[in-house]
Amino acid sequence: MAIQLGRGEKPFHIVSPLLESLPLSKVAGTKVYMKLENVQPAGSFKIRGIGCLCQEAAKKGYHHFVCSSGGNAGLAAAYAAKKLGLPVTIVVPSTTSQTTVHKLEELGAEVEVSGQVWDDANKRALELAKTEGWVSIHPFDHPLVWQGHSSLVQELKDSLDTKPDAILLAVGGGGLLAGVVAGLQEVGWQDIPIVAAETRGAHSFHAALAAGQLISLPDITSVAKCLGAKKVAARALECAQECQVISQVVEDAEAVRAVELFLDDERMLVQPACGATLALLYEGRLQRLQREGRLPTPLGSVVVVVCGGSSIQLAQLQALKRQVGLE
Ligand code: PLV
Repeated sequence: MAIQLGRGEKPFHIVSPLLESLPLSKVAGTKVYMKLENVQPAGSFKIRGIGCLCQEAAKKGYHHFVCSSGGNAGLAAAYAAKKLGLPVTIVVPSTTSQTTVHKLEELGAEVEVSGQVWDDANKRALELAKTEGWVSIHPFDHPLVWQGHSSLVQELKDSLDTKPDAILLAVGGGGLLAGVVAGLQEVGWQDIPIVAAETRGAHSFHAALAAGQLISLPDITSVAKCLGAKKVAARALECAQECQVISQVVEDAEAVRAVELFLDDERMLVQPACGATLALLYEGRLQRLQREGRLPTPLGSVVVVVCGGSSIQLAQLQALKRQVGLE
């Protein structure tokens, strides 16, 4: 079901560009379309779902948002709160960079640092949300977040002449996955396989699929902190029962290398969370899945969701390269 926003109420996200990438098509041996979510307000796809949830919460009369985040959901919530003229508190783990904290403050958010990983920050956010009139804006586990994200698939349907043969995306807590599945079901494309990327050390979805139940990782050891929910949303696991979801785990070094290659190839800088998805192409995972018979041969076209992320600068990319042993 499409989101029913009130009369005159516009969503906060934009219809993002869909471009064919010649370098990615070459490396993957199939036509690759990039859904450029990195150009969304606040720098990632997050504004689709978070924007939707914030608009609904404001309509219900809540007057203060609180959002736990690895960075990008917080930036989206801060952007939406600013648009709505409401105060917002963003709770981030200590791994969040100073630059991101500064960006959040520039958007008018109050920032609280709590714990080592997102799960710790989320506990604190849920406590704060008990305050009268406050509402928790969950970064990935809410039906309105999924509905908001599903608009991405509607846009694909509107602009592609032919149905893609696969959709590639990143999984953190599983909000993007749940949104894409909702969108595919809405437009009747639920038979398209989804290739879901995570980095090792943030592979909570992969672990849950392997176990057949939700698993809590002992710690987040990957550099892709934005994929670092120790446990995915229950809905993510259900999605894998409703659609064909192929889980792929890439190494940190592969994700960071993909970020650098993508910068050279397409002149856009994205976070390792997004690099994880791009690594599926750069590391020949599509071809491997085809050889294994898990994806069709030949593939007509695939869509890669360039989820983006604002917490990255050149200096940080250099530091990440050293950290993962690429220099
Ligand atoms: N990041 C969340 C959760 O972090 C956040 O708070 O910003 N790509 C990027 C650039 C992201 O920022 C995220 C999520 C994802 C992918 C994964 O999306 P999800 O959580 O909906 O699967 C802990």
